[in-house]
Amino acid sequence: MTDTQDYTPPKVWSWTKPNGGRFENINRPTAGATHEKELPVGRHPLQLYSLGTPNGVKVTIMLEELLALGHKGAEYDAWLIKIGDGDQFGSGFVAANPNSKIPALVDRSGPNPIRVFETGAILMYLAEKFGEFLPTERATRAECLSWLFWQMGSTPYVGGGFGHFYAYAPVKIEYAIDRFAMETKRLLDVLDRRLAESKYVAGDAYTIADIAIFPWYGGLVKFGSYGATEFLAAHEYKNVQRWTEMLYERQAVKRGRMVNRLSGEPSSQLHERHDASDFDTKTQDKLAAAN
Ligand SMILES: N[C@@H](CCC(=O)N[C@@H](CS)C(=O)NCC(=O)O)C(=O)O
Repeated sequence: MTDTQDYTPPKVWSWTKPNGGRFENINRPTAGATHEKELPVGRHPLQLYSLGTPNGVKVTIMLEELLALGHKGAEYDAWLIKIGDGDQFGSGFVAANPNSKIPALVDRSGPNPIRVFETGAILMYLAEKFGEFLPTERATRAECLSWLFWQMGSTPYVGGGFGHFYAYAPVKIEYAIDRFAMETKRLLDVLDRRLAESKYVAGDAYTIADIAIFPWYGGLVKFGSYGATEFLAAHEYKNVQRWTEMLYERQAVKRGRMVNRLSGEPSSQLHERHDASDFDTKTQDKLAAAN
């Protein structure tokens, strides 16, 4: 075992030093706002405050899918929340999500704004509001919700566990990487076995379970999350690959992945989305050409 250090935890932990990890500037042991800042409000019924991470992308894919089906009430403004700059600790954002994590949704279509946070809750809220992507038949609904919550419960091990120790931690700790690589591969195998017997995650129909799972596990096998595709031997998960490619064929998935995105090809980055036409006119390549 390499990179182990002698460390005896004190009786009571205290926050005495930055941890040296990639997100040390935003990590802290307390909740609540650090500064006063109202959130902007656009003209659409739904206001989304987000960033193009796997969690953020779940919601923008869902909204683009709803719009593709013709639900005008799903029109949305997507505002950029730069978590590296601490925007999630502004007072307005904390009012929308006391947990200070993107994404947060505010539905302003009724007499009083409704806030929704946690992506599982946001997906369910939108699915119920528009009557789409959440089966009503009892058994299929149970399957869909089981996989939705499987994603919510499992991916902190992938991101906060494997991704953190493999890609972001200031030291490579063999024990931690082994521990979470094992779990991440086990989770990929769980999904792979399910997709060997089922076209979509919950059965024959595309649901919010697919929308939730795709950005995380599709990210590992297709989009190079944490630079770990080879390390995890992602090519071995053939059914996850098949399903990822199938979902990536969907226009709404492609559009949803572009919204609030701050990395990759300039043509794939739509920093804020306030109108459907923004995909044609406001990606970073178009904005650069216009200036
Ligand atoms: N369980 C949450 C997770 C959200 C989450 O972890 N968001 C991350 C970005 S992917 C974030 O906002 N991190 C900022 C921080 O930790 O300060 C959800 O599904 O909405």
